[in-house]
Order: sequence, then C-alpha cells, then structure tokens
Amino acid sequence: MAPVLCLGETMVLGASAHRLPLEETPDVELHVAGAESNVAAGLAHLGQDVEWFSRLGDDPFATRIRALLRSRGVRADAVVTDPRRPTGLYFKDVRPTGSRVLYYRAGSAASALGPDDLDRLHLDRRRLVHVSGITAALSASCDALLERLLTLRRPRPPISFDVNHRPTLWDPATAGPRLLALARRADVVLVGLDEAERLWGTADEDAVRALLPEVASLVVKDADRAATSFTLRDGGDERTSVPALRVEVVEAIGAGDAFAAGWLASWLDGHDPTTALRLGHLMAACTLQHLGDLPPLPPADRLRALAADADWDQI
Ligand code: KDG
Repeated sequence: MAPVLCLGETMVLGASAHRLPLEETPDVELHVAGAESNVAAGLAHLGQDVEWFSRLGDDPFATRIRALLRSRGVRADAVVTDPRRPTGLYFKDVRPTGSRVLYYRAGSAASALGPDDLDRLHLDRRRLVHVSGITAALSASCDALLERLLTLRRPRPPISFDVNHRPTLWDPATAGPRLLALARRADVVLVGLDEAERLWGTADEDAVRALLPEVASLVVKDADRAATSFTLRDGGDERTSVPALRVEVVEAIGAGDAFAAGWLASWLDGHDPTTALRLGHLMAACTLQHLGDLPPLPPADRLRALAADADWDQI
C-alpha cells in the first residue's frame, strides 16, 4: 500500500521572532508552513506512512521545505522542482488585535499544479488522499486538479477535504459555492463553524450536516469550544461531540491542520469517534501554544494514551 498522500502548496513562512508587527520587528524567524504538509507532518508524528506532494521552485526555500519535512518523517519523493517559478512565501504579522497573513505566492511553483500531476501519484494504491480548499483558490489549474481528483470514478481512495477558506485568497461569495461543491464529493470533510457561517450562512453543526448529507465522515470544529463529528453508519448518522482543551493560545494559525492530523490518524487506525476527536484536540492544543505551524510534539504514545484515557475530563 502506498503512503497516505497530502497534496497542496507549502511555503516558507516569516514571522517576527519577538511577536512584534512586521514594520517594527528587528528579527524575522523562518518557518515552513502549508496546510496539507502540516497535516502530513502531524500524521507522520502519529506513526502514519505519509507523503506530501506539490511543486517547488529551484531555490533555498525549497531546500528548506524538503529538509524540514524529511526531518518530520514525511516523504517528498514525487515533488516536482520547477526552475521557472519561485517557491511561495508568506508572512504572519502578529498584532495586538490578532494575526494577519501576507501572501507572496501568486505565480508560485505550486500555482502551476494541475490535473496531470495526479498521473504520477499512484492514487489507486493510497489509503487516503488529503487535500484542502486552499488549492482551489491558487489558480485555474489547481482548481482543475481538485475537480479531477474529487470526480474520480469509484472505487477510488478515500479523500479527505479540509474546507480551509482563506479570505485573503478569495471572497466568500466566490468561494462558498465552489468549496461546497468540492466538499460534497469528499469522503471526509473538516470545516470550522466560523467558515461555514462565512461561506454558507450557517453556524450550526446540524445545519452544516444538512448541507453535506452524503459525506461519510464530517467534522465540524467550533473554535475553542468543541468539535462534533457525524459518521454515516448502518443507515444512520452517528453524532459525537467533544469539548476543546483549555490552553494558553500563542498563535492559532496551523491548529486546524494539527486537529485534522490527529483526527485522521485516529480514523486511519479505526478508532471510535470520541477518541478521534480527542486526538484532534490534543494535536491542536500543542500547535496553539507555539508561533510556528509545526511545533515540537509530545511522543505519539503519550498523545494516544491521553486520547484514550478514561479520565479525559480531568486533563
Ligand atoms: O493552515 C495553516 C495554513 O493556512 C498556513 O500555514 C499557510 O497553507 C497555508 C495557506 O495557504 O494559508
């Protein structure tokens, strides 16, 4: 069986080492960040065999991305180097009023991803393919890649889709219908209640489920409050909710990917919905306490034991 595949753009991320606004900071730290490779790194940490695929430039940023992901146990064998286009960059501008992102990714190597890239990825042998709605916003060819992937004739590998609406890339009126159409064809969908409200005008878990009734597993995350999963089973819909963990938040960007990694790892291992949601929350809690998207993590055994702990409510 080929490794789990996570597909989407990864960039180098610059952020103030002092958590100052960019115009004031004396030092900028460089990190590696991309929603799908964040998920890949989380899955690898939790013991899954995982590969990330995208396109990178022929530049030091690409070298940095490859090295970081390799160090996190993520394979990147099929990644394409495009010497004509740069690796995408972005900055996090940390302000007292909240963080904002500044992208330098238009025309990046990853924006040239397209449907033909799927031919090199051995999709028929994957346990899971993970993608996100960010890809749909990057270019017409990126959107066409998602279209082809999500309309593959069954039997096909299970596809998980994190809605990941990025308002800086496209407005809700354009993104809403497109992301809903893509999500409807996935097997697993992860979505935040805040983005569901922005995109589809509904801030209620059951109403989100009503929009995506045929998705085998739907996970709706309600920020720092709770996450709820809906799983089609034996002709019915199993609904499970687990409250989020209380943590001191340093920076929230990337926590959704960490949650996705925890939930998906548990789902791949065949765990029950409660354990999967708990592992999602635990992974998210680790990321929330760090500036970068890929913080150091406690050992996987410890995380799994906590997720299965009968005394979870005391954590
Ligand atoms: O989920 C975190 C990502 O949003 C961030 O690291 C960068 O992939 C990214 C994007 O496109 O915003």
